[in-house]
Amino acid sequence: MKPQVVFVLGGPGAGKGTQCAKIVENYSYTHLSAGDLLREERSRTGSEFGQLIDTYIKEGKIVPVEITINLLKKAMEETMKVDEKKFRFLIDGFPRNQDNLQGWNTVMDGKADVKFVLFFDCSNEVCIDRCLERGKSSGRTDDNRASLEKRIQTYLQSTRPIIEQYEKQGKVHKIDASRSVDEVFADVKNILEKES
Ligand code: UP5
Ligand code: MG
Repeated sequence: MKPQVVFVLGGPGAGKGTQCAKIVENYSYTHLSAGDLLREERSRTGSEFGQLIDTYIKEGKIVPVEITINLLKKAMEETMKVDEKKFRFLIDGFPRNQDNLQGWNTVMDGKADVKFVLFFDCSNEVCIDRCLERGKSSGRTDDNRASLEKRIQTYLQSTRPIIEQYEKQGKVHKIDASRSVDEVFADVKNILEKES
């Protein structure tokens, strides 16, 4: 069985990770956050990319796809090796730019199906407020105002055009992510029920 993929996109702090966790509780999906995989790789002893990832994350810049795609591909392969029935994936926070998309298309061509995109839409102000609030305890090096401004710029300049490309293909489900976690999830559920 080929991996069946849902891309989960939206601004920093839009609630991608929160909603993915709720999806996993209720449906048979495996959640892969590209950001989490990069943070793990950054702290892995012996990683040759630790310093690079560290700098890119603090600067809100998008890590070269060769690194990210390998982490995602490996995570998908390992999941399916353990349990071949786990072929449904939520890929959270990827693809974020044209380089990511090209890398995905090159490496995963014919190896996975992108079913649709969940787009958590949220104003920049709400995104920033949520991340700053989280920053009080998250320990994330990019939950500060300087990094957040860069993350928002990168999102607007590089990621929104990717979402627009998928919109043109009729693949995007846009969700108003500024509401409460439960209200947002009610919409997510409706979409997943219709798509399955
Ligand atoms: N919260 C969530 N939902 C809420 C709601 N409905 N109402 C009120 N509060 C809500 O949520 C953020 C915070 O808001 C939490 O405190 C939560 O409780 C609260 P979360 O679910 O974590 O939001 P999420 O969208 O996942 O935010 P995150 O900060 O993870 O988004 P980013 O996209 O910025 O971060 P990510 O980890 O994906 O990427 C980080 C960096 O890694 C990037 O900037 C980039 O440098 C690098 N990266 C790459 O280079 N390539 C990649 O492919 C991926 C990442
Ligand atoms: Mg996240």
